[in-house]
Amino acid sequence: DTSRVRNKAFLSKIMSAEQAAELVPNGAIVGFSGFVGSGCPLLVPPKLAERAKRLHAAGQDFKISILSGASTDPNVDGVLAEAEAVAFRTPFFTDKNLRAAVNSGKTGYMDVHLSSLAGQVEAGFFGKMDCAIIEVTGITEEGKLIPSTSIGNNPLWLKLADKIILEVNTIQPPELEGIHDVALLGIAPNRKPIGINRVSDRIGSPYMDVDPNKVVAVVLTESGDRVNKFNPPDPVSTAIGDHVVAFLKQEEAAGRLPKGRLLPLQSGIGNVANAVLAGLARAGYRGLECYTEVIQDGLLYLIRDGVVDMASTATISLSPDAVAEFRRDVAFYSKHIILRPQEFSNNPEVIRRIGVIGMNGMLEADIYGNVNSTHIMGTGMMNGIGGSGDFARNGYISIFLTGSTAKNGAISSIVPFAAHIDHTEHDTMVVVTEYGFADLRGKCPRDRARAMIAIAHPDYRPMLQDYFDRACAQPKPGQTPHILSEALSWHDRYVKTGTMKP
Ligand code: 0RQ
Repeated sequence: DTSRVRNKAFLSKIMSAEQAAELVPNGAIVGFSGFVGSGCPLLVPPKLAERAKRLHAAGQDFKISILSGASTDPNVDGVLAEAEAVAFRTPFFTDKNLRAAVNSGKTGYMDVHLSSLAGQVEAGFFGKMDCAIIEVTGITEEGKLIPSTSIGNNPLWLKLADKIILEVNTIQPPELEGIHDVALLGIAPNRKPIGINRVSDRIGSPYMDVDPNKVVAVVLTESGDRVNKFNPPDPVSTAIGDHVVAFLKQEEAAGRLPKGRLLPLQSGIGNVANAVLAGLARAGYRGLECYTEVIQDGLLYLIRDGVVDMASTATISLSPDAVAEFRRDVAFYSKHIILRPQEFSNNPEVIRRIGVIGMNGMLEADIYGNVNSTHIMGTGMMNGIGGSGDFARNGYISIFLTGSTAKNGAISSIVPFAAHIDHTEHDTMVVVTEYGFADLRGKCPRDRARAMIAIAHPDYRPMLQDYFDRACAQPKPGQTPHILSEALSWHDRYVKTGTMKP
């Protein structure tokens, strides 16, 4: 179906995914489209993986560097990691094959704030981008590109890459045309202030620009985004959602948040984030705004129900049921959703100015509020920092959410000392578990510790209290008391015995 390729000059570039995959050289730095599984090229990467396997079998090298928006699809990171074809990866992933490659040291991974990558690549910190492989939903008569369900860093990849491969995906509804707000931020000293003063402000164009002379291949495809599955909210995530609402109500009552309207919300990915959104709906909010990076099922349903009136995002990443709901009335959703490049959806300056309430999951926090979002037991990479740092550091209020334990209680999510720190105590304002919220704002370290211990799991609370009491009782306890020889002993015990409990 070539109907989406409305500019004739691109028709002559149509070829198979296999042919397109031949155009990517060994060692290439490749910019991929894709953000939380949406808008990824799905045909060329598997062919690239097959080619890598053939070359490896013949004793030849073939590896590339993958720069994306955020996490991609099993047909991108998964197949290429499985083919041992990924030399380097940034800025975020969730694929288990790639996780194994990263944690064995075979693939280099750099964990970068999602808002920062484009500027750093444009500045040349990552080398010259050789290729871009970008999914679009169409090419206009004028030769402009209609983005797909995510924009990510695509406008910049299209600008920087020498060779461009486009996958034109006809499965995405044509009504997506117009939902995007595309712009380039540029780099210092030529960066300008961003004119986004309200969530609904548009500052760019619905289309992405491309130099047609750089387009070496157009591949036609009809393949759906990655399937995301959600569990119905469990008692732990429901309790977390209720505590978040209680906190927000407290802030409204104290006059620190606009009554009934709050401020623009950001919520991370996964089941806990969905449960928090469900809590907002139960609490009777209407007409809220979101300045966020991901629209998952929960947020889509809040838009349908009028709980959320306007959402700015970098991606729409839905389960099959929610995709069906989105398709039922794309025109309606297009009025309430703006899709932006991640330099804008996650922009620190905008987030701070419009006063976003950031809500993100985490692996663990320590008693003083340092947060580990990425490294299991301080060493194994989970997914990456993603956008959590963009929102946590710059939010009007930054909230971290977690169940009080992991792995059936063998791990406490509140520990004496975080084994890796993504968000320092300076960026963490509120931590929520199923046992309540710890409000760390305006508190010194000792008071922060008391608040954090109070929301730990009851099995671990006395252990934390004992650690804290003994740390404070040392001859020179300092501003932030720790027993250095014990600070990581809980992690050490888990690694050696399979539980943090003695
Ligand atoms: O693993 O399923 O194998 O048991 O981590 O944990 O409790 O399901 O929590 O889905 O909210 O994910 C930090 C990973 C939390 C996520 C993280 C294990 C646990 C389970 C998942 P299993 P849960 P969530 C927006 C913002 C960084 C990026 C970000 C994340 C698995 O929130 O990736 O915020 N954040 N982006 O068992 C060891 C601990 C653990 C632990 C949980 N303390 N130690 N393992 N787990 N706590 C989106 C983007 O940026 C694109």
